[in-house]
Amino acid sequence: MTGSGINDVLLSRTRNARVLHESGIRRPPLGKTSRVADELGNELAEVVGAAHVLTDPDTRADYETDWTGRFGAPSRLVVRPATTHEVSAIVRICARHRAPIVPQGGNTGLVGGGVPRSGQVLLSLRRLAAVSAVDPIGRRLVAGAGATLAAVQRAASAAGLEFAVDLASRDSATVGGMVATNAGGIRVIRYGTMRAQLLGIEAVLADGSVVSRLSAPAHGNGGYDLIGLLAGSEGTLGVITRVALRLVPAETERAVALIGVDSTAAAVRIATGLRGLTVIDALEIFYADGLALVRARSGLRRPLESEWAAYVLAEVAGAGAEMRLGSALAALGLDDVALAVAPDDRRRLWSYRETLTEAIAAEGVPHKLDVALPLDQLSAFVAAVVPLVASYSAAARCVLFGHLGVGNLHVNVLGFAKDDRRVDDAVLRLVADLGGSIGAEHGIGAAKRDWLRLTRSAEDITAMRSIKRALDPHELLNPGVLLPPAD
Ligand code: 2HG
Ligand code: ZN
Repeated sequence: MTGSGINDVLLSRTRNARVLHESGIRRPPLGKTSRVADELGNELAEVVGAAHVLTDPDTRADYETDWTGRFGAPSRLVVRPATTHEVSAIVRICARHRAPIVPQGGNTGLVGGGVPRSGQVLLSLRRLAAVSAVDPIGRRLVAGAGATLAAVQRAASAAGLEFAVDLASRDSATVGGMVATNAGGIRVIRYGTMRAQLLGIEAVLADGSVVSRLSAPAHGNGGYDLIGLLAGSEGTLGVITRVALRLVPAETERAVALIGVDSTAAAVRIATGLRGLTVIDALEIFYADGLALVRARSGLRRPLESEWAAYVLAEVAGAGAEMRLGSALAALGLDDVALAVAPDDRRRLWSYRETLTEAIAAEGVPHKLDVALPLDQLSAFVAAVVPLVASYSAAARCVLFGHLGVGNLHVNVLGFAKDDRRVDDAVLRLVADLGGSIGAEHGIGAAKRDWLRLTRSAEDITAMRSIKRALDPHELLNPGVLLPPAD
């Protein structure tokens, strides 16, 4: 999920090997690479070339298991188009064969929404990776669905601008997948989610037709908001092929503070206080147990003088960032604080937060419950969720962290079998009881669709089903994701 390069590859290989082993799935003996097995495969190979239709279980394996190792199944085949035209041809062929499709970006998703559930065609968008030149006047660029977040960030900063969304898996997460899940990340508090960055979209619908709203001016109205609708649709309404993204002016100054606090309630008070005093770019939280995992794995030193129950990480950007953050901290009377301004020092403070996902994964296959709570319920939730999880198993561990400023917590539960859903059920019901949302920035996916009714009314779900039926009457696109099974 986080990190890049060889470690990512090694981690994902080890993980897949373990998952296949544990799940009892037996791979057939090594076959020839890219041997196209059936008529569907032959037709697809005519579109993309045989090298881009993967039928051999070994070459498919990295696409078939999600990053956590909790979700995934063998696909029918993996197909890797390079253009929108090829995606459209693939969808038409699959529609004719009534072969369901799972679209996939960088496979960094955490809710099983981008991996096969049972023998679907896996449509990898990674080769649609082109990033256009930046339009400095319109402050926008157009990126292929398979462009990584890091590639978009690099293109923006080469033009003296910035892309407003940032998250730890920037080197692998692709913008198509980030739009499909309406990803958030660490700067939601200032700039909003992916949907808020979208100026246009191009997508292939379930009949193979292409809708394109890439060149529309930012304020061009004219009918339903297809752009907003496709964002967060998790591959169920169309296959996103390109997106036009808004860019923001680059900030030249940044300052980061790591603050020790003795409770969630204190963290919420500080968050509210800081926001009242200055514009905040990021406001995150993690707890002592998560910090211990990170330090044991990385060898990082203790970040503050004392040990605390929880830690708030705040970032301020723009002119006078250090002075603004420093005086806000002083006004709130905070003393055990690490303040960083130089890029390396800021990165070091962020690494306590950004390596949590990997540190948890090293302990086992977590149940990941990405939820949002009203800020005034956050403390009650944290107080209740830890004993709740423990009540299911003495071996259970519940590591919490997340985006404090927007009440988005990542509940990571260790110590349960992959298909034991009792703890998921209990935690999601607690979230609903406290007025929260069972899905936040990771989407609903396959992992949480059975609980969507907890926080979406029957009428709401019926309306979503009508949209799905209108755009995808044969349930070709990502079946088994997002919408709950019919009663
Ligand atoms: C983050 O905020 C990501 O770092 C991953 O959304 C969350 O690992 C997780 O549960
Ligand atoms: Zn997150």
